[in-house]
Amino acid sequence: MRPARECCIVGAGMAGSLLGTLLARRGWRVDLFERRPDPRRVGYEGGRSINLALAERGLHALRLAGLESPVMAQAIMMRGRMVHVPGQPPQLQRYGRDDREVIWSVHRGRLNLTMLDAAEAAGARIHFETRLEHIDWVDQRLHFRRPGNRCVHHDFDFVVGADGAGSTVRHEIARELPLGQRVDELGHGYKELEIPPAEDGGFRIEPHALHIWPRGHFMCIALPNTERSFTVTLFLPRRGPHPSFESLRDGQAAQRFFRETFADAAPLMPDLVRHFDAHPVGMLATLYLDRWYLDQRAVLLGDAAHAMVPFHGQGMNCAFEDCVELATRLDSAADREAAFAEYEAVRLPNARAIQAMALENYIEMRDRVDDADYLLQRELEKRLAARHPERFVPRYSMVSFTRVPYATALERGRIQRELLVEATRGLDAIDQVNLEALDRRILDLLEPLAPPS
Ligand code: FAD
Ligand code: E0Q
Repeated sequence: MRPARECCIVGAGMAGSLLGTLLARRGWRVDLFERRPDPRRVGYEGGRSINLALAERGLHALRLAGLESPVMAQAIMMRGRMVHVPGQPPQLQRYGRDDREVIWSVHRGRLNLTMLDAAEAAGARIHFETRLEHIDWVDQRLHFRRPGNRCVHHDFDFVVGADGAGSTVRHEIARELPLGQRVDELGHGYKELEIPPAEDGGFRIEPHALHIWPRGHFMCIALPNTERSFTVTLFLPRRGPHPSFESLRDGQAAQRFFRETFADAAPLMPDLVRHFDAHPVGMLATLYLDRWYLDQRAVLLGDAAHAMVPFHGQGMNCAFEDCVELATRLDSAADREAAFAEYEAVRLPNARAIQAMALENYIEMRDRVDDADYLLQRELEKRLAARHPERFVPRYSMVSFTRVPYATALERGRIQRELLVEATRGLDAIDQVNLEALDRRILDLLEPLAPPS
């Protein structure tokens, strides 16, 4: 007998709402449980605009769910990173070759709403203000807490943990089966601030870019919103000597710090003091697990399975890839446990790879993007990519513009970096590089990348 086509998903955030849509559209009976209230009723995040970078992997998943056009209608193109270094005009480092290779700034709350609407339209039932507290694995029953301290329960055939980095489903699985969990805290935190629209209603800085203020051991970024504001994120060590979140006692101290350190950004942020005092410091960590499922009864995806630091802008993109992989396997499987096992075998090594690349990108973003040797390597990388478009694809491009497995991007990226470092060592201009010798190494070391399926 084929397994029943019904599932319970805990968490209706980024991954849960997309997986719900994908399965409901294939005729599954889907119940989604979300601890927060319905955002269509109460609005999002206290009305704050939080945005995310959407790239090809995420976009492809949305396409499969029939959501490309409603999402893209609200997205702002980001052509590259605009690097702000003191005493120099901001410089755009293009992400790709042209405007076909770009990423998109999307509003987290609105994207979530679009997916919730689509899940419901496809027949999924969404239960808001329903927080999972406990899973009874013997009776296969989920126990929830609702407002007014009411307890409710729901019987399940299997449960999907899409409940984010602090996953309760993961915690409950771990009581039955050791998951090999390791949490690696970055030691740096983040705070969200804002650049509002200009007096005349326009953008205060270039809208079609991801702005970065690299400062060695810390940095600031800003992504554009359709409201013509920017969401600014300050990344700093949590504790220790100035500057750290510990050393910035309050908004006034933060404003002084901004005026000294981010001199061009400070005047664009009239509410910095108020926002700094009002918004919490977020935690950043990488979560590693050795297992993502409990026999045929439960499976994890997204941040619940593999939370990562945000410096490649791939957490949601990766979670969306998980959803497609899991939905496809579940839909065609005769044996559910086998489907979970295959999903884990495919996705776990790729999650490990993007986690590693995201960690590397923090150092690159905060410390390297304005170095001469880094810029020379990037220039040579472009040159080689043009000479060998099938073989030498920059790692950033593989991650952001293709669906090449993350593990492949990591591996090929390593080979490419060695070539770049070796070829530019001690040089200060691109015309000193011996390109013909490099061509031979590339043909030797890098097979053409397979086109996407
Ligand atoms: P979430 O989106 O966190 O959803 C989990 C849901 O589960 C929530 O709705 C929560 O309320 C619910 N929930 C939790 N516990 C329970 C419970 N017990 N019962 C019921 N419901 C529960 N990714 C990108 O791709 N691009 C970016 O540019 C990007 N920028 C980022 C910037 C920052 C500062 C951070 C912190 C992350 C960023 N990410 C980015 C990562 C991205 O936010 C996450 O990877 C993504 O949200 C993961 O989706 P998820 O569904 O697994 O978890
Ligand atoms: C992207 C897009 C939070 C965040 C999100 C991002 C990126 C960065 C730095 C950060 C990486 C990059 N990047 O510009 O290389 O491409 O999403 Cl900090």
